[in-house]
Amino acid sequence: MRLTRYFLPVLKETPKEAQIVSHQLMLRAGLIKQQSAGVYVWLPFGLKVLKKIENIIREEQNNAGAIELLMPTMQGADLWRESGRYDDYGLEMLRIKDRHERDLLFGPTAEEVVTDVFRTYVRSYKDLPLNLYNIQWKFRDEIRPRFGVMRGREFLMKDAYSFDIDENGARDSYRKMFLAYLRTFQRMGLRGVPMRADTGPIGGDLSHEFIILAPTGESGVFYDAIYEERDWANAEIDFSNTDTGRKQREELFNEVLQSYAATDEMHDDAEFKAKVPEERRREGRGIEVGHIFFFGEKYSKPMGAKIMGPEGKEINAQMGSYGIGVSRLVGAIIEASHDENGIVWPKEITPFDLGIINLKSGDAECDALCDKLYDIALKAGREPLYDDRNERAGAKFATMDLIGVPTQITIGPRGIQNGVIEIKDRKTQEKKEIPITEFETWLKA
Ligand code: 5CA
Repeated sequence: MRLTRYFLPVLKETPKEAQIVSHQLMLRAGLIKQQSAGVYVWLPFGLKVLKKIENIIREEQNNAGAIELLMPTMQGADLWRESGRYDDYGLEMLRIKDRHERDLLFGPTAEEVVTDVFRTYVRSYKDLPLNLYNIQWKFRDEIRPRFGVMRGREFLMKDAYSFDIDENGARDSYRKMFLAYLRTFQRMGLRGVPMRADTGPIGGDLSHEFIILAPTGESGVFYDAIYEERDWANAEIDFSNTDTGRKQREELFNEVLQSYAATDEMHDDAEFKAKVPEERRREGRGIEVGHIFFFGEKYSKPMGAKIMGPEGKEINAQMGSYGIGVSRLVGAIIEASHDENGIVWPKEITPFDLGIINLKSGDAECDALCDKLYDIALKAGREPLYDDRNERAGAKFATMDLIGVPTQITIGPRGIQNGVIEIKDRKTQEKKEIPITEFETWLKA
């Protein structure tokens, strides 16, 4: 992308309304524009980031055997009356009337809709396990939307819903998502620490929040350092519906949960000290980016989502749901990865993986070389952002750092004279020169 042909409205000043650094940087680096309280326009650069995150989530959901569909944002109130939640949900639910005076709502979550899909088509235990997910906008009329996309009213969520014939099956479906989440967050350059969460009406041990660590997090967290060490992105996890797969998942799940991690709400200091040796105890703050639940027959029973069981008897499906805050993750990643100059994108997330800075736009030699290197990068399958604006060098450096492009190359008349270009690492700010002739080799290395 050439910057002169792109739409990247960066701001020089830090907007006053933004309290936390991710919100400030998202406004300054041209990712979002507020439309109304807690509702945002995703500008082109922000949209690219959102799509990167979405794609990693999608790949890992598919890999774990979940199947994507797309449910509507507008839901009929009648489904929610069936489950009993229409009256319970309260003011967070945005209720709407259509021209026929029928009650609609903007979905805050989709248990009812997916249960309705299930009961329409699924008849037999042989069709299970089944896990359906979608990545769709939700609306919750939060009383205090704040921190930009971290607590919005309209936000993008990945929500998956599992259906099983019995609790054993449901536990396995839960473990699949649990393990897929560990991989998902690590692939984004984050550590998603699973914390025991309040299980709500069902009770039991099957609810976890996935928290990523960041100093501005809303909750205090206590955890074993082991959660920062284990490599999940490269772990071989067997997601097949075989006995070996199920056994491996159970072992991994139990192993992960042997240690200790809890938010301040659920924290038990005596247990923490008993389970974790002092040198491994960690305390910090975190941001909830995912939440998974097992809730059994809570929706299948009132909504009649029954299937024929192996013994020829009708049984209610056992369900769980698994959420990830896709749009919240954009803010959370920035909270976890920035410095005084701006965003530092993890390489898996960055929309552009190579910045090209032309120190003297308009100079025939500089322009020609930049064009050439830009083409080479494109042909090599890279996503370069070429700053070809007629701007001061200082402004170009500042913009590239603000928007967080991980690797930046600088081309200027003096370098050309010496046959070199400069390469900078965004994170470490380390610079080195390489011969122009070696650019292609360097790019491929
Ligand atoms: N039905 C379940 C799971 S699919 C559910 O809705 N869970 S949730 O309420 O915990 O939301 C799932 C995730 O969405 C949260 O972990 C959080 O990352 C994100 N989320 C929730 N509310 C907001 C909000 N107001 N703004 C941005 N993200 C949010």
